Amino acid sequence: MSIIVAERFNIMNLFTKTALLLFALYFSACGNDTNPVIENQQTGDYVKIYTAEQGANKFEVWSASASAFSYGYNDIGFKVFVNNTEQNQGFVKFHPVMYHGLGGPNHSTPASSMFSYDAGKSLFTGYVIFMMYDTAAFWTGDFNYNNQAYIDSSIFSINPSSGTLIYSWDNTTLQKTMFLTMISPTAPRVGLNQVEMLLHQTPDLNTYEEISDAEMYIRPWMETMGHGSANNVDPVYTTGGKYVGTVNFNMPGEWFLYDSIKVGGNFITNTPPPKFILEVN
Ligand SMILES: [Cu+2]
Repeated sequence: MSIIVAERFNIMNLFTKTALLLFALYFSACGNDTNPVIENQQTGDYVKIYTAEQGANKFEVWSASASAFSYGYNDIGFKVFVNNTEQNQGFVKFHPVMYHGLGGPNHSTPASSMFSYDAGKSLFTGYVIFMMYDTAAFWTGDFNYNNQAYIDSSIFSINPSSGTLIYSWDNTTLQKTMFLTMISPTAPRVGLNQVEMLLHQTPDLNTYEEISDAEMYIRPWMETMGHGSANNVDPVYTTGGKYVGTVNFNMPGEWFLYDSIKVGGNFITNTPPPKFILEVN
């Protein structure tokens, strides 16, 4: 796995400007890796998982998703201290970069473009989606508070997790690579399950943009028995990058969940559309 990753990224480095299709090939291979879903350790309470400190500036990272940075979707918040004084106005920007080995190729990953201060939580809140897990890789974070306090390239690592499913594909019309992230259900049950999706596009794997005006059409399908289900509700955009809907799994077993997506009236998904594989209990 790691050898293949390195080869692909070296190729991409050599042909950065023309390698959009290679990006897509690589990431669709990555995105098709749909592991059985396990429930997230999500408590709703934030715990401090990381501190970056440099000179007079300190950024603490707090997570409501896990006790460490983890593969997949992370609900996080920042506390910012300048000269030991906690800051509570404005925003934090966070730019994570994944390095495939020392001096190796790198790329970023989808995250909130801006973490705004939430007085109720005493945190600058948002999310980051670590799209890949690779034991040979490491991550760095660039922190920016209100364009006035910065820490660059603070090194961290992430933990494996199977709570998030990520599907990626290339859209040649838009010249973008798309990332569809499913953050729930993580432990699907027979019956109605809340579905939460996030959708991002990137021209270069460095800057990522939330798409908030898409139309999504989900289709659950039990392949082994050749049937779907009724009473599904297509996900619609809510807030914080999330599309929320309902999926009905009317039997236990393995289900496919397809998601066809339109933006501006045109499908941005390929045929067949993105597919997540879920084990329903
Ligand atoms: Cu990577």
